[in-house]
Amino acid sequence: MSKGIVIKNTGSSYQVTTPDGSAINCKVKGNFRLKGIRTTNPVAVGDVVTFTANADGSAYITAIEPRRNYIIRRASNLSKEAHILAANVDQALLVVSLKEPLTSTTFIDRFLATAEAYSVPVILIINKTDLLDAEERELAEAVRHLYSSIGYEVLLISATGDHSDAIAPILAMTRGKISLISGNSGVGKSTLINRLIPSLNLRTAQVSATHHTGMHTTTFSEMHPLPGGGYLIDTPGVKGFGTVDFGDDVAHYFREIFACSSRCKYGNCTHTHEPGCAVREAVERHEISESRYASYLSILQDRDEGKYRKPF
Ligand SMILES: Nc1nc2c(ncn2[C@@H]2O[C@H](COP(=O)(O)OP(=O)(O)OP(=O)(O)O)[C@@H](O)[C@H]2O)c(=O)[nH]1
Ligand SMILES: [Mg+2]
Ligand SMILES: [Zn+2]
Repeated sequence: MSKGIVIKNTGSSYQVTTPDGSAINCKVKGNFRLKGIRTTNPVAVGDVVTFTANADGSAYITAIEPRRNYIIRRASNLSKEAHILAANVDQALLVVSLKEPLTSTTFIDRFLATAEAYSVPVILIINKTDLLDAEERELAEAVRHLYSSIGYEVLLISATGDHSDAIAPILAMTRGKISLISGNSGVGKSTLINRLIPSLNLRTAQVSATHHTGMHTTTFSEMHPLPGGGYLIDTPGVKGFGTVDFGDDVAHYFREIFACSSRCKYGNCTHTHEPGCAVREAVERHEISESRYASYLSILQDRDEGKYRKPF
């Protein structure tokens, strides 16, 4: 029996690396379903596993260590099945773009709330800034201001640009850590990873000329070692996030809404219709952004209707 970390999931089998650096292709034996939710992949990239290698070269994962955290998404619209994008991550880099494709603020807010629920810190990366004209550039600055005022780290970059001054800070932030790279298809996740690890040469593809959306070029999550230590996890582009695991505490996962809610008249205020609601007052005074409040309401609504909405 040996121990290793799952670095790639290709559907039917998993690539596991051991501390001595060898890579073994493993299948799964036994049942590793998470309690409470159905998952399409019982073992995820980032899992620490025990495996048994047989004389004939085959190998089987026989146990998974308890996960520190994991990020899941719904397998598809209205699906009850969830897909674990990665487990045991130190942080997530959410890559977004304002053009080709346009990432909606609802998508950003759902991702941030999901990560908040799993206690995963998020760095927001606004990519493709080279495509923006002066007016769009102002919009990008407004998005940066909105999220940094809530307390998130925000970077504006161009992964294909000549200037490497945006790349150095990301290398510094990711060194020695396991970072999940997530975002809509086509925003430039794989391009950014190629920039950070030049020897990789991951497949990237142009966004559709008619729909201005990505082509889902990356189809499986994969973990790539960083030259200076740590890993980057490239993931397939996601369309939306379900509202699993939020429970009654949706407001907990919107930092500025939660901070304000202590001043609401009623302790169980849902910030929708109650008198004396400090959150709604703050929205009216533009202290809480309308887009953030709208995202909060959309999660409440989904939870009440028990369904998954898309696309964002
Ligand atoms: N103009 C411009 N294009 C970029 C930038 N970053 C990435 N692209 C292009 O955007 C397209 C999509 O990039 P990918 O890296 O494949 O996107 P992805 O997020 O990995 O997409 P999926 O694997 O489908 O989820 C490619 O044609 C890239 O060359 C950027 O900063 N500026
Ligand atoms: Mg990709
Ligand atoms: Zn309230």
